[in-house]
Amino acid sequence: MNKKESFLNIADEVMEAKENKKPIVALESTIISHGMPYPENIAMASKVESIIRENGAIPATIALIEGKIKIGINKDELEYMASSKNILKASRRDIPVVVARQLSAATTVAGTMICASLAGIKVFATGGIGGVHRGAEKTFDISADLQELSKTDVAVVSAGAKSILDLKLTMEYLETMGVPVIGYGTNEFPAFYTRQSGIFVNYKLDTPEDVAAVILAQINLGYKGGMVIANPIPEEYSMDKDLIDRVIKDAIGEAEKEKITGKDLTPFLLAKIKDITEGKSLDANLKLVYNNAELAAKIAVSLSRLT
Ligand code: PSU
Ligand code: MN
Repeated sequence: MNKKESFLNIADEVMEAKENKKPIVALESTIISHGMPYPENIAMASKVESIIRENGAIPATIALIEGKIKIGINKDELEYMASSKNILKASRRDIPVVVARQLSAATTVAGTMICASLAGIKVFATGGIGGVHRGAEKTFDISADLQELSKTDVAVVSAGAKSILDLKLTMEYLETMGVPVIGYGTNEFPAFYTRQSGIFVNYKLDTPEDVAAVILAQINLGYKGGMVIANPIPEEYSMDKDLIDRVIKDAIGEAEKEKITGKDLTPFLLAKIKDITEGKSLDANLKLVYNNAELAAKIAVSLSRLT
């Protein structure tokens, strides 16, 4: 075992999948600990895992527990991640401290990419990625997810990003950092709760096989970095654009009033949006995560056929 591997604690099922080159899909834990309320978060995490299995891949939910990088968590660990009140949120900068101090933390998109890459997992499903916050020209609040996408070789399936962010600047940033952004069945970068954002992507691909071929090209070219596969929320679950725009504006107003900044901002906004929409936004959030899990599993299956 090399030094890096000594930090990893890979679940038996994931280890077996790795040994037999079976498709694996990584999942993050910040969406569980900070993105959704209990107990809906636990139901979501279990359902996402079953969807991935139904589509022929093995799920690996990633979390940091007592200093170990868990690649695949069991029921008790999931319960702990879902119900603990003060669980840390770990992005790139947090992981060395959490590991050395033997702490527990949920991993963000950036954090999960790092851990997935250490475990050799290439495909990761989530809800939405972090991005450039509105007003970032003053606050400098730009999620570390974006830089991670340019350095770590994991493809992230998301429903785009929420318009709590400045989506135009988020796309510019991804371009600067050299991150491929693929629209799955769409030319438009989806805005999480809605399919439209008015911002366009450069590449539209329509099948898991086509996406897998791009991932393989990136690997074979020896590129550092991952990519964003932007998968719009299914039409029947998408929310009314005017409604969600108003809600997001109110939520941002509240955050400013309460002076919420840094890593607390995204979870604060998510909780506010859920409260204001009386759970309707949570319902849409669940549906898009399930949709992403299915696509990620299909991409992982295609990729394992190609390699
Ligand atoms: N967007 C969501 N739900 C989430 C997150 C983002 O719709 O749960 C989480 C993800 O874990 C993402 C993180 O990586 O928030 C970004 O946080 P920050 O903006 O602090 O980097
Ligand atoms: Mn931030």
